[in-house]
Amino acid sequence: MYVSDKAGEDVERTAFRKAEKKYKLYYDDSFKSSKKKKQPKPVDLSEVLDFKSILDNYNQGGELPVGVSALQCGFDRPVFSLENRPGFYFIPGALSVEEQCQWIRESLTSFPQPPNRTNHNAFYGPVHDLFMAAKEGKVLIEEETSPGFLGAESTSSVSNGDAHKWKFYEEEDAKSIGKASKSIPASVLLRKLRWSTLGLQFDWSKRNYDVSLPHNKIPDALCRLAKRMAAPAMPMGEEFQPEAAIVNYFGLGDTLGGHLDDMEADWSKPIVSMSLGCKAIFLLGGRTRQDQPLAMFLRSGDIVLMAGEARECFHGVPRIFTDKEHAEITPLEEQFSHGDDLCFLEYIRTSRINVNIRQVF
Ligand SMILES: O=C(O)CCC(=O)C(=O)O
Repeated sequence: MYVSDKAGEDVERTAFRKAEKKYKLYYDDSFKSSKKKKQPKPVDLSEVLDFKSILDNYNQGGELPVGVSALQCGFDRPVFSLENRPGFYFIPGALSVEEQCQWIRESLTSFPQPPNRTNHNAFYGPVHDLFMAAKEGKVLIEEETSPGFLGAESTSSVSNGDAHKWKFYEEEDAKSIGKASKSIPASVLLRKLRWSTLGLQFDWSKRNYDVSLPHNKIPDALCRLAKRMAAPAMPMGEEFQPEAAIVNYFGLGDTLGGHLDDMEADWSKPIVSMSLGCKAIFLLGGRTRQDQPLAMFLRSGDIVLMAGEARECFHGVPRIFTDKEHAEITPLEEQFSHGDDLCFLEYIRTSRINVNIRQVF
C-alpha cells in the first residue's frame, strides 16, 4: 500500500523513501531456518558522508570533498557546511566522552521526569523515576478506581488523568497481585520510551507547542551548551534562546521517518541537535521528498545545526547500528564500565539518543 501525505505525492516512490528503504535494517533470510543469531543484511555504505574521516583528513592538511566547506567563524573546532544545503552545519566530535556520558545520564534519569511529557503519558499518565524503576526490576501495575484495591505497598504512583492509576511495585509484590491487573515491567517501558520533551511542551497530536502545559525551563547546563554550539549558525550579533527540546530514544530497528521541523516561529534560528550512543545514518533531503537526500553518519558526540534554508529540508534517521563493529561506542563503554554506571552501559549498548534544542519564538 502506498502512503500519500500530500495530494498527488506518492511517498513510497519518492527519492527520500527509496533512500530510507536502502539504509533500513533488514535481516538476512538465510538465517531464518537456522539456530544462529539473525544477522542484519549487509548494506552498501559507500555513499554515506563520513564527517569523522573528513575531519581527520582536514586536520592533516588534506583536501575537503567536493561540496563540503570548513566554516571560518572563529569557533573553537572545525565546523563543516554543505554547498548545496545552506544553513546546515556539522560539528564532528563536538562533545567530549565525559560530556556525552553526562547527557546520556540526564536523558535517561531527569529529562523524562514530569512535568516533562513522554510518549508514555497518553496511556499511563506521568511516569516518575522510570529508569530507576527499571534498574530495580519494578513493575507498573494498573489500579482500579477504588482506592486500596491493591493490598501491597506501592513505591510510587502515576495517573493518566482518568479513572485509572498506575503504580510501580517491587517484583515480589507484583507477583502476589497476580494476573488480574494489567501490568508491564519498567524495563519494557524503558525500552519503549521513544521521546520526552523539555521546556515548552510539544503536542504531537496538534503538532504544535502548547504553552498552557506545565513545564520547567530548559536545564541551565543544556542551555549553555546549546548557546555555545548554535553560535556558528546564528545571525550576526544574536544569541540563541533555547526554549524547548525534544529527546528521541532509538532502540534496535527504530527509525525516524522523513519530516520537517516547521513549528518554530523564526527559521533563521538553528535547531541544535546532538547525537549520543550508537552510530546512525541521517538523511538530509531537500524541500520535497522527490529531492535526492544526502546520507551521512551521526556518531556519539556529533552536533548538527539546521537553520535558514536547511529548516525547510526533509530529514530523518533510517538506521541505527547496534553491532560492535558499526556502533562505535567503545569510549562510552569504557567510561560506563563501573558500579552505578553499568545500567547506562546496558542501555546505550543497543540505543541511540538524540537531543534537539529549539528556540520557539
Ligand atoms: O535523531 C536525529 O538525529 C534527528 C532528530 C530529528 O530530526 C527531530 O527530532 O526532528
